[in-house]
Amino acid sequence: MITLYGKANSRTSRNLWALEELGIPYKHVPSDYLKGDTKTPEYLRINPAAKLPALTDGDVVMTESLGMNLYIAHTYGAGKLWPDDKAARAKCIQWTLWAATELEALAVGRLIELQYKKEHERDPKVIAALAERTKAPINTLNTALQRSAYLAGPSFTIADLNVATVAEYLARTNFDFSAWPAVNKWLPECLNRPANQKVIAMKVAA
Ligand SMILES: N[C@@H](CCC(=O)N[C@@H](CS)C(=O)NCC(=O)O)C(=O)O
Repeated sequence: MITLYGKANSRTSRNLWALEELGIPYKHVPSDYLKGDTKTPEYLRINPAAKLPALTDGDVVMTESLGMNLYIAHTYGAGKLWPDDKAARAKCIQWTLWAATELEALAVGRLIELQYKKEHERDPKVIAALAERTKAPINTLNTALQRSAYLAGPSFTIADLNVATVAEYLARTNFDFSAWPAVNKWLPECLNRPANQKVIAMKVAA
């Protein structure tokens, strides 16, 4: 059984979302870096980088939230989050790496500016530059979603979950998606899924 380490109010939420989509049993240890939980010798054996999230599953020990979701989908989500079709599986890998390398730094940068910094600490030039640079990846995403209802084909897969969980940082900070109608339709559809709503409730309760 998977043990997932990390509080819901962190990147762990994306792994909780994947596990809830699949409805498989798992143990959640809501470790919190702000409380020093990632600096204990036990946790450092799991993740020497002292970051959340991490998972163990028998002799599997894994970090990197988006990669962990590929593992969860591949191992437990056949025909659901992990498609049967080879071309669709390729898209799951492609879009996961795309989320990690093309979108996450921009989205996290915006989140830091607009959610974590106090108003007087914010730099409008940084915010405008990030928004400008975010247009290219959102264009790419929109083009893909004009061709196909979901990123790896006609149904929701780990590709959508992994990209949506990063794009959510943009939605949370009121990024204006109106110029990209396919993204504007797809993103709330993904985020409103019952499994993600359950995770949002966990965040509120934490
Ligand atoms: N690329 C890593 C990033 C992990 C990460 O930065 N996690 C944050 C929480 S969302 C953390 O543990 N921060 C504590 C710290 O940096 O000390 C992943 O996706 O898992």
